[in-house]
Amino acid sequence: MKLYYAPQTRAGRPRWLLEELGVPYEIVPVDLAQGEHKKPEYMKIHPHGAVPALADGDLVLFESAAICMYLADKYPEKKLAPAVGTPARGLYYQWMIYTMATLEPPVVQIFLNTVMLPEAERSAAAVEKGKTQFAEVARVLSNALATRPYILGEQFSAADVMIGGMLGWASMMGLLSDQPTLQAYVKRVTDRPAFQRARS
Ligand SMILES: N[C@@H](CCC(=O)N[C@@H](CS)C(=O)NCC(=O)O)C(=O)O
Repeated sequence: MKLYYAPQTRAGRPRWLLEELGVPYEIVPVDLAQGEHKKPEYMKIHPHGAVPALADGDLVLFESAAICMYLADKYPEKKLAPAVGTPARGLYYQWMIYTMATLEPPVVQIFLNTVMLPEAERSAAAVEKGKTQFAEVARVLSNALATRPYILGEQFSAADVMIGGMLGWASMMGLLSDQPTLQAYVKRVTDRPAFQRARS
């Protein structure tokens, strides 16, 4: 398998998961600063010209959550996704989709308007709106994680790669300073050897 990857991007999610799985894979670096992701050869791999993408034989996949779900299902013996048709599988879908649809947007909104955009294009109102939305998400996740070490319970899963990775980003942006449960969760999941290997 080939993972089209750039450091400190959403490509860290499937890389972390591949390390958790302990299966062989090859990293194909995509240099965003050099615009490699917008070159025609790479646009054949990822039609939006973004990372990550995964090639597995004839299959080429994009969208980090889809890649993580595919990988977790490809190696069921590693138990990083609950069995299809079980209640735990329902909750697994819930948190995978929640990461992309509900957790990520306010963090991105705050990041864009505090770090990424040129100063003249930043909006204080957008930051405030993002912070209000993030507070609501933090309340829900904090309640969910108050009584269990991982988002599905006692067992680490690909959903923790998605949620833990996203909350790690939020933490670096200072958004978890008043969230002890979420801080402890981020430490728990990012202390894992697979996470450490994935970011080296
Ligand atoms: N929803 C996509 C987002 C992919 C994405 O936007 N990746 C960023 C890096 S985190 C990227 O490659 N940006 C370059 C660009 O879009 O020009 C996913 O989760 O895979």
